[in-house]
Amino acid sequence: MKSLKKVDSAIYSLIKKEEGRQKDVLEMIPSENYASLAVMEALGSVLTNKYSEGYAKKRYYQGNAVIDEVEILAEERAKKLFGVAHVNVQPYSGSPANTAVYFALLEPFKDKIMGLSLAYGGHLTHGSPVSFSGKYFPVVSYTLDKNGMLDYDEIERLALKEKPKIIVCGFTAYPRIIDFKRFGKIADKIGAYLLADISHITGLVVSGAHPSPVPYVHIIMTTTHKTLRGPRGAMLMVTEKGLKKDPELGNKIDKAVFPGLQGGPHDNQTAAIAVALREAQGKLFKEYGKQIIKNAKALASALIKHNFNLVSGGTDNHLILIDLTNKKVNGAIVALALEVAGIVVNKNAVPNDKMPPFYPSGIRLGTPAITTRGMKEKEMLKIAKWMNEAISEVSGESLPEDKEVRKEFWKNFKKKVWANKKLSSIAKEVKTLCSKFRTP
Ligand code: DSN
Repeated sequence: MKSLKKVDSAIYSLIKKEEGRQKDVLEMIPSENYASLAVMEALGSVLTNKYSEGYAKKRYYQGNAVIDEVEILAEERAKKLFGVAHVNVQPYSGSPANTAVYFALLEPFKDKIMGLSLAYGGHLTHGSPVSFSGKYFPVVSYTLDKNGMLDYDEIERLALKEKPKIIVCGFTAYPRIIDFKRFGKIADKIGAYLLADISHITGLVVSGAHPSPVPYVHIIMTTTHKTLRGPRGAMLMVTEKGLKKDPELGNKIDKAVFPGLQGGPHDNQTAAIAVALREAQGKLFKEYGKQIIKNAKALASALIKHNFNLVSGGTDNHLILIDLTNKKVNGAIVALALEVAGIVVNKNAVPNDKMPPFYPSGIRLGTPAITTRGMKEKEMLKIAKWMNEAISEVSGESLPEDKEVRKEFWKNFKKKVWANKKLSSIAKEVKTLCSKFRTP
């Protein structure tokens, strides 16, 4: 980054600082990962200079012969890797991609969306009242059973009663295998479109570590920067089943992305997606997907031994959701303590959470990024031990209920936690471990 250093030393220094942070800590937010240098080179290339509104061979701007090739390559790679009939690689990210699906298929204020409630692990765009999806469309939300699992009979009952036009399956905080076949049967019974948002698990799907939704759903949306390890971005895919239900489905989705919702695609992002798709074709990536799950399972078992209460009792995928109620400490407090100890997770609501989303009762963590660095089961045992030690430092700390008192408490508490000696000594051990595992 020689030029950047010369032109803008402030941004250069901040990037270097962030690079150092990413190297020295355990990045365990389950939606994060380390993109390869090849992906980042494509992302930082001259393709950022081009405008190419439209689609390959049908552009509104001249000079797009190369961009057409890039976009076609990305589409073809995705078609082959996922086994789908139609691909759109232009959505800027996951939320605009889901928006495009709704705009393509639903009439606002009339047609219903059915998705998992945000409070139970669904995404904002799956019908949350604070997002456009819940503001512009009627919504029916399903939840989880008392064990934190999807209750397919209940989902079917709700679908038959409410007759949504689209059902969304695929989640942001669900640690178990999704039965796409069962979702497919439910959607078919009421003639609904079935959208699988596999953003979190794409890398697991293409590596064969999680069953694929392709035979059972009509549309697939995935972001490209999570387990797929590409740049930030998204893809929309239509399956053979989708085209059978609606031969115009691909066209409808393309039109909703452009010109419906977006202008020019980010061609540098498209190229970087193509690179990630190429990287995901190989044997190494298959091993990567399987190791993510082995690591998550090893970490889950070790945490259970330390008396952590895991929602659903464990994990089948890359993520773990911990209900901290038995540890008598709030998720926000724990997420901060872990950050000070060099373990970066996010605070997260747990099923039936009595606390507000900013101070939820749980944390969410995952293994995609640390698996990219080459960590294995042995390291997971160390991480569980450090987590237990770090959380013991803050357990019993209670959040004041009064909002104003809480603000004041939080300010002082932050200072106290950053000065905690035990937490900084864990951070040092974490850093030593991290120094043995390369980041791209
Ligand atoms: N924000 C993402 C996550 O962290 O799961 C979902 O888009």
